[in-house]
Amino acid sequence: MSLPDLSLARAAIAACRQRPGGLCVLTGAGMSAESGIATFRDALTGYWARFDPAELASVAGFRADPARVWRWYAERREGVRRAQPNAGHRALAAFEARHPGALVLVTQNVDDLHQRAGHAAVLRLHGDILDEQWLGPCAKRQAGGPACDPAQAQRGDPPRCEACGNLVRPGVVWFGESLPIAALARAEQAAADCAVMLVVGTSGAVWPAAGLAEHAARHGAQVVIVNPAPSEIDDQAHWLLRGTAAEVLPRLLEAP
Ligand code: BV8
Repeated sequence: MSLPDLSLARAAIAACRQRPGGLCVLTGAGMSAESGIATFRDALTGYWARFDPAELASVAGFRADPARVWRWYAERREGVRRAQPNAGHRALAAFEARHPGALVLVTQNVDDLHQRAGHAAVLRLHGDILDEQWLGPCAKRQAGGPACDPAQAQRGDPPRCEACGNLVRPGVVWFGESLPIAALARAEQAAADCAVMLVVGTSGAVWPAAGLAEHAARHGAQVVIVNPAPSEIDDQAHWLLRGTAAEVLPRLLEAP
């Protein structure tokens, strides 16, 4: 990573400190890699190596074999519960604490490490792996009664509603499912309004999240990418910092 790029990116970010929404940050799985959470591509190791992520992370994949998909998520959840925010998460939270309102944080990650590092507001584009929802509409609710609570479901792989047999699914956005409308709209607005778009630890392979860097650049923002390896959106970068989140972010965001 060339030091000139780091210092130029640092200066551009420092210029955002007093500007509301001046810095928009988009994070991907690489942000949590140094916390011991495998990146999405790397999550398919060992037994899971034989599966295509979109197959496991889809309604069709879940309906085809609910127990298998539930087990995959159960393993990943354990990994998230065991993990701790790394120096990269902490540097972002410290920047936000020093400059309230200057940073808008958008994540593709389904873990809660940004929140545990101290961020009050995080725009989560792909949901929350620790959340539980019903797969289908609740029959009781449709009959005009109160909806059944997924937390009360009969335990199993996956848990199931005793009243209407509905399956419990993880509260994540699966491939082919639309992103949460409000979070996506606010992320697009934040990308359009920011002076600097800082993209950390994403391959830029999954849409529509991957389009946010270009959206920001088209609205005049300077794009900074932190990634130890090439990504599909490197062409959007004004500064490409080839390093890891925990190594680069503390140096990029530390108080001048
Ligand atoms: C939708 C939740 C439509 C589940 C996830 C346009 C073009 C092409 C395809 C599409 C398109 N539009 C839509 C699609 C289809 C699809 C898509 O993008 N397919 C891709 C694969 C081609 N998109 C969808 O299906 C989306 N929905 O479009 O719906 C619609 C619209 C209206 C109405 C109905 C439907 C939904 C996408 C969300 C899917 N859910 N997660 C779960 O987690 O189980 S996405 C999942 O994969 C993760 O959340 C993450 O976002 C993504 C993986 O990407 P990354 O985070 O970038 O991780 P990856 O492993 O790929 O890379 C890690 C990077 O980190 C690497 O670059 C590596 O070098 C770097 N790194 C490693 N270590 C470090 C590091 N960086 C820094 N520090 C380190 N230490």
